[in-house]
Amino acid sequence: MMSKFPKGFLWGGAVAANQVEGAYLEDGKGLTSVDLLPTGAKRWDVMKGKVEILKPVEGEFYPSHKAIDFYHRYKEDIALFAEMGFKALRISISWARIFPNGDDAAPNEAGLQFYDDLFDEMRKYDIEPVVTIAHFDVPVHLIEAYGSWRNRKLVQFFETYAKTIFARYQDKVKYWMTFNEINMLLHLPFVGAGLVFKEGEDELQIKYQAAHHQLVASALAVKAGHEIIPDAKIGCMLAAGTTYPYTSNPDDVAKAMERDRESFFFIDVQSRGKYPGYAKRFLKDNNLHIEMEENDEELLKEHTVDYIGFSYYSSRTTSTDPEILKDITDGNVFASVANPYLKASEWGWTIDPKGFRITANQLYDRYEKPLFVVENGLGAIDELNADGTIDDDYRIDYLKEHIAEMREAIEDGVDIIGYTSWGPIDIVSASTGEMKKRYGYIYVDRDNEGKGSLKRSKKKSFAWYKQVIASNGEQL
Ligand code: BGP
Repeated sequence: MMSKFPKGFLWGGAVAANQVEGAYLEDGKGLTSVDLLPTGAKRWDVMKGKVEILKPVEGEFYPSHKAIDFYHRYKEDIALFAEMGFKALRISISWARIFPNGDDAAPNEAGLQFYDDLFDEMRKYDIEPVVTIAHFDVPVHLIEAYGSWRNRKLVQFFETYAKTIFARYQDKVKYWMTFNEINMLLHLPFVGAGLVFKEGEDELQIKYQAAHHQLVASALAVKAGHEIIPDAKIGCMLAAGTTYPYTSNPDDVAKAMERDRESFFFIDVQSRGKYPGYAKRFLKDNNLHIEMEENDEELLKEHTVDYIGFSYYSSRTTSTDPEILKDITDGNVFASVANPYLKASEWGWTIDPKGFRITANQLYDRYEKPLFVVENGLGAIDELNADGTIDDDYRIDYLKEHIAEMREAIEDGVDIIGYTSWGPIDIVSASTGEMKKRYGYIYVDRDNEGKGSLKRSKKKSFAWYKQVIASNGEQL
């Protein structure tokens, strides 16, 4: 007998504003950090905060500027999600649509209205909105004028933004998340926190100070959210994926533990409400000093999250052996050594369904709070058949194996409340800016250079996912 998914399980999909909306300066929206990510080799330097380019450069291609034009086509897209039977859709609100500069005295009504209309459209089909407050975006003015999250002032701007959207959407949105993949700040600081470094600056110090500001801002958002919407569920969001030691050598095992803790640090603060001992030691060992305000510790302690949102694409593997360390692979931006037992995607992301079960168990053991899988999926190249159809069996296989392992985790006793697969419609890739790295059940006619009709069409996986949802995960 196969175990079952709980009744009311939130099946659906997940997207982010900058990867779908386009209309990047329409209806009063301000420029945001992610609007400055070009395609091509330069993208990595910008994402890592190595170069300061705070205006679009003539001749570069910025895929977020038009993305898949969800801003104008969301009705068609929501109707397709509804046809698949979605119970939930995770979107993010673009901060600069609401506060174009980030520090404006009043919000932009046209931006607020857009999300009102979007939530109404979801509600029409009984699709539960799940909203990320900050998914990799910071209004560019906050970077120019304040140095972004390195500056304490961002806490207050974020709090104002969060309060504004809680108040406006209190009757429409119950599931919220503060920062998408908050641990990404350590790896892609411009993407995670709008940070750009100057020559000679202590990057680690700036990153951990910015992290502290985001953690305090997150706690203040949890506080405000609970006050404004008493039945709201407000979560954190971790780029998850357990780290395996390459061998049973205790040095490798200790290193794997440390790697995991680099990420757990954020969630330990957001969920357990305090800086863990290992983090204090890390800061001391590295001569890092976090400026805190008097009641920060109290805020962190009192306003912890209601659930743990996380993305899972890959497990990670680490080693202390210099020879082994030469064979580095990717996996949602987190460098990993190649795991000899596992295959990888076309972009080198390790594929490890069992690692999904292990990760979910690890998170539940650690936090004992409901988990929400808010991203999972396979980025792959899709080839069109002569008649325009797409047989994406590789995607179905990936998802099937992962959902089966999620069911195992539930059988293990892990409380999982929902699963929103990443990019249910093809969208711009966050890491590479490509369109050809596709995750969707719905194909979008657009290529890496921005050419194409933007027409939507169903892939083979569309009917498959529809059946998964209709059977509440029994028919995979
Ligand atoms: C996560 C992000 C998403 C996303 C996904 C897939 O890091 O939260 O925004 O896009 O990974 O990554 P990519 O688009 O690079 O394939």
